[in-house]
Amino acid sequence: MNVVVLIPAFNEEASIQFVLQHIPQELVDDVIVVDNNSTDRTAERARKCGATVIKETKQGYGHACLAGMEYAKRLQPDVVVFLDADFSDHPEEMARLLEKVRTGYDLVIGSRSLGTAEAGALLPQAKWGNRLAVCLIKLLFGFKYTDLGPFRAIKWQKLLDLNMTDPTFGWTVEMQVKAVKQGLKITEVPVSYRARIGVSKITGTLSGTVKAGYKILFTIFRYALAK
Ligand SMILES: Nc1nc2c(ncn2[C@@H]2O[C@H](COP(=O)(O)OP(=O)(O)OP(=O)(O)O)[C@@H](O)[C@H]2O)c(=O)[nH]1
Ligand SMILES: [Mg+2]
Repeated sequence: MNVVVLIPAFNEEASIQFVLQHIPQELVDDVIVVDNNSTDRTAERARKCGATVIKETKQGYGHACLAGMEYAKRLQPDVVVFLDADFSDHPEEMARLLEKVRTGYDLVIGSRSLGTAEAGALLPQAKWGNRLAVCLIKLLFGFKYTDLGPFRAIKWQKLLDLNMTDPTFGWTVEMQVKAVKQGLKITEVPVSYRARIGVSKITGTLSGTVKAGYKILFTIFRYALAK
């Protein structure tokens, strides 16, 4: 399997090197860091660790993921693994996700609620927001996820077929609801989670939490109505 890792990053100079150093090299072919207007040394550090660094100037998590996908088209991977740049996830657990793809799953979500999250790693608003979101997905789409975790693996062709569009923090949930709607073979594996290194941009801030929470709920209802 040709595996490409996509890492959207915005001002993660304190953590990016750890993320890259913990990726199991023997399992992956290319690592792409999408630098989303970082004003710190994220890009430089990522390059130093051997990653391919591309730039996306349109601000937003989804914009960065879409730019990474555009670049990945020339690599023609079999599988794409998404990973955050803040070192909350344990990149060495990637083998668990890829093993499920190898056995036939199209989308594998790394679930932090099935795994062990270090105390304080998932803030209460993130934990409850995720719970609400997965309950709504079960209710409206009939599939029981346990998390919207960012660490995930998906077959490349299936990802293209999802026709992803969300420019910001609706990205993860858009992928999950579209995967259910399109009948993808989906599973979850437990992953570990630790408190991030560096400055929080989403659930650690009030405005980030409100914006992301709104966007996630809006996305769920939008695709439910579009049935
Ligand atoms: N490309 C891009 N990535 C972003 C942006 N904002 C945040 N991120 C990335 O999205 C990931 C999640 O953001 P975090 O700040 O860790 O938010 P969180 O995980 O909800 O909260 P923490 O508990 O603080 O980790 C990180 O890898 C960030 O670098 C953005 O505007 N563009
Ligand atoms: Mg984080």
